[in-house]
Amino acid sequence: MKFRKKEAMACIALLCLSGCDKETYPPAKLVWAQTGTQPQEFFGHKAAAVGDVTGSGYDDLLVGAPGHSDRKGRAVLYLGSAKGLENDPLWTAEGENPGDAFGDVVGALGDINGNGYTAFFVTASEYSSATAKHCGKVYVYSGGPKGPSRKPIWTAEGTTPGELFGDCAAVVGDVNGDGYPDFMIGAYGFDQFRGKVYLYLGSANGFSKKADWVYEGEAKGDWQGYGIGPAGDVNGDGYGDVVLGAKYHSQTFRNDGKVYLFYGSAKGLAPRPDWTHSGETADSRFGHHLSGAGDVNGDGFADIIIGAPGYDRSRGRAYVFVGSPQGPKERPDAILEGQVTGESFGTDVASADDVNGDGYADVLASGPGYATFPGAANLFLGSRDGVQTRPFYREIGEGGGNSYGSIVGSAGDVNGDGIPDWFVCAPSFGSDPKEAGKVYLYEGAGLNESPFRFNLRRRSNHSMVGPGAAIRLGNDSLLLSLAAKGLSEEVKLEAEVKEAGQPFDGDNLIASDWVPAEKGILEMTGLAPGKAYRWRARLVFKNGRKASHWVVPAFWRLAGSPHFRTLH
Ligand SMILES: [Ca+2]
Ligand SMILES: [Ca+2]
Ligand SMILES: [Ca+2]
Ligand SMILES: [Ca+2]
Repeated sequence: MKFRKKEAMACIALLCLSGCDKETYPPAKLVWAQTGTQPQEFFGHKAAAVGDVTGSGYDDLLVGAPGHSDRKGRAVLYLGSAKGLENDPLWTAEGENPGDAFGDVVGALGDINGNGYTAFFVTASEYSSATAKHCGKVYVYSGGPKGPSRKPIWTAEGTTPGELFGDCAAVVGDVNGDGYPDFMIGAYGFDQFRGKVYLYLGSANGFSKKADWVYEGEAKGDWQGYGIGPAGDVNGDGYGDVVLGAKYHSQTFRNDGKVYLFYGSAKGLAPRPDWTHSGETADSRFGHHLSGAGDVNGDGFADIIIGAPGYDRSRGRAYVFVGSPQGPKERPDAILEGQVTGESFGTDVASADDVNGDGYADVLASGPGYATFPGAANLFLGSRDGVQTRPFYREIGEGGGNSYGSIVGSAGDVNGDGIPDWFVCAPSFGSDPKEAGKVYLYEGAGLNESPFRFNLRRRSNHSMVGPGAAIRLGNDSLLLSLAAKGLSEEVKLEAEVKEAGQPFDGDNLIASDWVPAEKGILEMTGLAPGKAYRWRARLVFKNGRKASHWVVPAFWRLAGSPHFRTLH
């Protein structure tokens, strides 16, 4: 009796606490939303910032709707602009056959063929070839000034029936430091759900037809490759690193889940992982989704975030591990947790980039099961001590059954104000039409009173240099220009430029003279032909206050990919 009373009081205390909490979460600013057009379309089953596909200087958003038109599926590209995302899509593509589920996964690739525009991919994981039912297929489209290519420039298919090739896929940065981004594709259905991942290395000629590296699950039923994340450069050696998740692997407990981290090197990825970690309890499904978190504690090493939505009767948790020269530690550096049983917090986890411009990357973690599937999405801020465990923003879905928060992610900077935006997907949104799906875009404006950003431009015509773009030295050079609204003092621009495969170390900085902030410009000197480079920049202030944090080109912060290349 006594025990029950105590329990009831604890319940009341909890209710009060959650009630008080709710009032103190400021709402994020919703600036754009689009809904699906057909029943069962599942618009927003996946969405992704794909960078600047048309070279306009604004980041673009790609949305997948695998249920479209009898599950043929479609992918839709919305362009960024000074006013934010456009409402009418620039480009749409559909799957080849009913049942293909084209748009199952969509994502960015960067400039893989050196044409100066970013490419992206769309997967159809239930595509059937003549010989293998539901083997899956992945399509890569090139960017260009008028929009993406109509036809894919590269495709790859799974080889065994039921493999579901492409049910997860991601650009994993430049794992071998050759200056080209590399592409990982998962097939979790391979060999009775043992699962398998395939790595395609980039080159001047794009991706090879055959995978350059593969890794299989430890046991049947593991679902290896259901989670794939570009980790960024976790150990700071200049090579991009990769995390993989096998959420149904049983390491210590049944379905505790296991995550595998591989470090990049000049030779690419090793046959065995460099670090592994498994879930805390049975049915945690640790590694369901995982992602690079950006640099949440500002120490120059990329950090990772891993979801375990099944933890504690699907209350769910997400774990942040910070990078270091030795990689992540044995224990997590921060544990984020859902608020109620059944929330499935950690279903998706992602970097939000640095939403408030304080130099610490921020993260998103969501629980689409919150309160019987209205769902909830949370933004957590980074800090010198790592990710703060109390959400800064918390948004609840519009109604029951929407699964708001199934997918979350950074949208890059769709309106070019220097402040990253983020999106939340509710793929089951809608009663009329049913399960049409909806995607919401939020902006970080107002969080940062004096945002500044750096743009990379060609001296010849002042055109913006997109991620991975190529430049011919001799005829031309690269200028780093500062955009700093509301900053009136004199500043110096300071930049560090490193070849692909070389870490940032604070050496060999180049700097401008003292200039009024509105005239801030710096020529990128010391470049050699035929190389790929990464850069970061900061502001030094004349009035003696501390230099700004380092700014890395937003879209490529995570992947560790080169930012530009020089031609021979
Ligand atoms: Ca590479
Ligand atoms: Ca590395
Ligand atoms: Ca870090
Ligand atoms: Ca931040």
